Amino acid sequence: MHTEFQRVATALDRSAVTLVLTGAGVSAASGIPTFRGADGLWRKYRVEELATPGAFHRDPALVWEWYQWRLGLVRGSAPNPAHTVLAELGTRFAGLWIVTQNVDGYHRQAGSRRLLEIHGSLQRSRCLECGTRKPTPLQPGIPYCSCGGMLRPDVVWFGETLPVAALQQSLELAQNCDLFITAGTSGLVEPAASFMSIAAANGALTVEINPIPTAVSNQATVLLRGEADQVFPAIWSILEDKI
Ligand code: BV8
Ligand code: ZN
Repeated sequence: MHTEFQRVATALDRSAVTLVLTGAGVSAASGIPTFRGADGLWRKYRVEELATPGAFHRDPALVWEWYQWRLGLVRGSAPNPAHTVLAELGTRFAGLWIVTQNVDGYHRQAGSRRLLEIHGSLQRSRCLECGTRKPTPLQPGIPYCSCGGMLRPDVVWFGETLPVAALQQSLELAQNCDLFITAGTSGLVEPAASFMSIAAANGALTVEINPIPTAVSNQATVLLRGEADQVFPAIWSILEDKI
């Protein structure tokens, strides 16, 4: 078995605090397109037209069309082995936390509980008038609240601040972890893209799981060049043999 995989399995086994940052790549095996890859979500749509408050204000029907399309993909599929192994690792290692940029809700669905959804969740919507949060209805057109207010996806758009508590806890974990794993993210979106450099500055072992180099590969001590839905089960099987 690949010694780098064994190195990461041993680090996981010995870790007091592990932080795993995930991005769209960990949901690729579930058939959910990533943002910037060849099949990228952004390719079909101009990001400025969609994932910003201004775009929603200008054309809520278009933005909802994009989110309903994504919600249909998410509801029509399921978490993959990357999500399920991460949930198993979270059960086995009490010091393991996941901070995800993904809004598909798959980590929660797979059973992860020490989980920080820093960009929100498209599975939830919130009312622009009364602030009520509710599960996003899968339906064409713009959904409305029982109060008559328009609903918006409960996600963080560009130019919007991240949920304060989740961001604060993510930064604390990045500063205190002894093992930092980034999986399935291009490392382009802030402030999540800075978490690995914070962990590295505090002496953590840093690991990148991605088939190709990214904007943050130079901050990783260990590069596992593969697909998350293959790499995480491989690490898990090494840990299982250790029992
Ligand atoms: C904020 C919405 C401040 C929900 C998203 C500092 C410097 C520079 C810019 C900024 C900065 N601070 C703020 C900014 C602006 C902006 C930003 O970062 N812009 C970038 C583009 C330059 N950031 C913000 O606006 C953030 N807000 O900081 O507020 C502020 C302060 C005060 C007052 C007001 C504001 C908000 C950022 C959140 C934006 N919302 N999504 C949604 O619809 O999804 S971001 C969007 O990109 C998604 O959330 C997504 O998760 C995220 C990152 O993308 P990735 O997950 O990395 O996906 P990508 O396709 O890029 O890459 C996939 C990777 O997977 C690839 O590397 C591929 O190789 C790999 N892969 C593919 N298959 C696999 C795989 N890996 C493993 N296995 C596989 N099988
Ligand atoms: Zn309402």
